[in-house]
Amino acid sequence: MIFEDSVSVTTPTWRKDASLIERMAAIIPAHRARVTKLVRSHGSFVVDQVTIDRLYGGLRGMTVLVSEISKVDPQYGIRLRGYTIQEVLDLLPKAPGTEYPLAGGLYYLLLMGEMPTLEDALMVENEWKARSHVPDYVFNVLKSLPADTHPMTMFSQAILSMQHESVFARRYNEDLQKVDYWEAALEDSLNLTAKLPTIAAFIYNLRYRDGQFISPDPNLDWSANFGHMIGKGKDSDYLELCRLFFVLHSDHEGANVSAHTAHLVGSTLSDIYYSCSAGINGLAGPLHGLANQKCLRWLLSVRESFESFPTRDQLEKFASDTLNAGKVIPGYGHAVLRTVDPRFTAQLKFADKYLPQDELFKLVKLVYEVVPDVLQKTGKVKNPWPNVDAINGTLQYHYGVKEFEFYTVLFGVGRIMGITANNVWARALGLPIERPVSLTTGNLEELTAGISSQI
Ligand code: NMX
Ligand code: MLT
Repeated sequence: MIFEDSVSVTTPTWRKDASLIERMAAIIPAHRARVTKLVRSHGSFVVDQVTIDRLYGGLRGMTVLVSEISKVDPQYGIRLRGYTIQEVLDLLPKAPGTEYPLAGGLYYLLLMGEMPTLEDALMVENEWKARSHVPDYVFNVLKSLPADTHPMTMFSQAILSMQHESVFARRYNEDLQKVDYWEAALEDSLNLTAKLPTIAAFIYNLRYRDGQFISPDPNLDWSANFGHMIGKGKDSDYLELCRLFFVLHSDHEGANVSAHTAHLVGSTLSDIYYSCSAGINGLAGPLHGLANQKCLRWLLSVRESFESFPTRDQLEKFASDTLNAGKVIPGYGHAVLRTVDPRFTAQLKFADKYLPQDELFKLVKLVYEVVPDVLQKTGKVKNPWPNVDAINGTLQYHYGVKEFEFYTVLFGVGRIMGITANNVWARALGLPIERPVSLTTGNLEELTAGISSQI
């Protein structure tokens, strides 16, 4: 494996005022030692099996990666560094007078693996403030695109255009040693994540607010600043939603399409900008992050199809018609989860408190009552329950962010926290280029020739 000399384990210590880089430098040797020991002692242990079903079935359910920062339990949902969604929301530090966590605290948790104090969370928030300036050329790239470019294309292009800033790429071309890769990756990660609210707000303002731009408010946290920069700074409930939204969308273990794509690209030692832009391209698919815009469109089409609020029977027929037309019901189903997504539940709780009378939210609730049965009756959907996308658009819509093509950008802003934290740890562990092998159908026919058929 990776770092042959990673054998000493000492309890990490750091000064109270130590920077994030110094704190990570203190914990990485012990983690390297753990991994080295595991691989040396149990390297040939069989974790999973490759079957022909799985090769043709999108490797569904197959364990193929390691992520240090989160794991999806099919029955309980995501655990971020071992904490459930509810625990993350309860335990992460909040800015005084606010209800939902500081994203800086979440980023600290993902990177460091320990629940931050308010001071720790503010340390990340302050790092972000210091690094938040977005170079003008990024805005010029965005302005030069056709006016109706999809916001996800704009987001991906904006990230890619900043590759020019990569500390990792520059230092790699100088004298960067493998043992120090993570440090340059962390610099890039902090630089990129710091700029995301401004970039997302710029895209929103350019596309939907006649290009009116608002500078960040130095007194606001990273998440709330997005709300402020799209003109919603006075709506404290919307600022709470921003805090909830970015935390919930940050990570969903390493093998979802956006995280895995970014990991694969990063394994070639392409820097954070290349990796994140690639991950965002994966998130832009309708079966992944774009489902939030599709879901809102579907809910609105339900509403438009009936003169008044639909009955259960009407909704059941509408959902069946969607399936009979060969379409999926967006926001429902999951490749790993076999229960209601706790990220859905957390947003449902938010809506119950902040917008209980909203008509679209009432429809979300009725869909939740009706659609799982409809999906179950197909006999083929493995998880009939709602995922994160079944409600996130409805919340944005309530607060006047009605341009649903934009919603996946918000998903992406959150997701890049998880992607970059994974990238830093992948470089810290010296993980190699990802390069499995592929077979042809002919190869598989040869392998199975002479074996009696299962049919
Ligand atoms: N509506 C209709 N059919 C569905 C749905 C759904 N919501 N979910 C699964 N199926 C179908 C699926 O298309 C497949 O059909 P076929 O055999 O004809 O190809 C069958 O049920 C078995 O699929 P599963 O094994 O249950 O699901 P899979 O792991 O292949 O796919 C999703 C997972 C998430 C891609 C799928 O459930 C889906 O397309 N859901 C709707 C889109 C969505 O909400 N995506 C967001 C996922 C979360 N995110 O944020 O990324
Ligand atoms: C995600 O958050 O990435 C989605 O729920 C999709 C997944 O986990 O595959």
